[in-house]
Amino acid sequence: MIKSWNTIPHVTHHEEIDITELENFRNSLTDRYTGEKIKITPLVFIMKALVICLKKFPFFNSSIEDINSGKVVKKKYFHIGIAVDTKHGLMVPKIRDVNNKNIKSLAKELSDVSEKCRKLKIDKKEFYGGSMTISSLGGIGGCFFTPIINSPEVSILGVSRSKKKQIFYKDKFTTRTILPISLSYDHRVIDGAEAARFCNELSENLGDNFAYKLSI
Ligand code: CAO
Repeated sequence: MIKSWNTIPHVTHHEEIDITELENFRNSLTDRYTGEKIKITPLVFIMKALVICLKKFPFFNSSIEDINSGKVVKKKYFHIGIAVDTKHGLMVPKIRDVNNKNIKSLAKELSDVSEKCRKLKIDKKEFYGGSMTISSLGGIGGCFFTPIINSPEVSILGVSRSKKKQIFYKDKFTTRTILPISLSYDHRVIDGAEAARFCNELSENLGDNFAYKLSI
């Protein structure tokens, strides 16, 4: 982390995403047979939405191979690192091939992997070969932060806790659910305009059309 902070020119772009429809959908999920609520956290939807952004903006899914020659390697896989808070310290296992997995299986994998980290049952190889990392403090609190890039990756998405806010929406003030996000990126590889477009894409993927966006 010290090396990353001292050697990578970090810029953090903050954005507020309206996730009202997604939250209504998520909170309505129930088991058809038992009637019990199905627990899937917003993070799983964010992982899927992020992969769509990585496909559209491949430099976010890259690593600098040789800084002197400016050689950058674009990765063809979509392995998302998840920062897991454990009593043994922060661990960042990868959830692999997120593009090929559905919401339900990702939710299960996320829960299994974080439990393995917390019980120190995780294999070292789970920590290597990521596309991009998500650091979610959404279950804890806060509103924007500046996540440090998990080198050799070139960007990291920080997620804070969503809140209901009064905003001006479709010509009137109304209550919507707003998710604060903070995208830190390596300014040697990614320009500010590209980061802003990346966040716009993420907003669209998690916005009112999320069901269509995440299904393709
Ligand atoms: N907004 C509002 N609520 C949120 C939320 C968000 N962005 N993200 C999660 N929540 C809710 C969940 O829905 C869940 O609610 P219920 O208890 O009512 O079901 C609750 O918060 C707890 O979620 P969780 O934190 O257990 O689960 P997760 O899938 O969101 O996160 C994990 C999993 C492993 C990322 C998380 O447990 C964790 O370790 N977070 C800390 C990461 C960290 O320390 N980052 C800082 C690194 S330094 O840069």
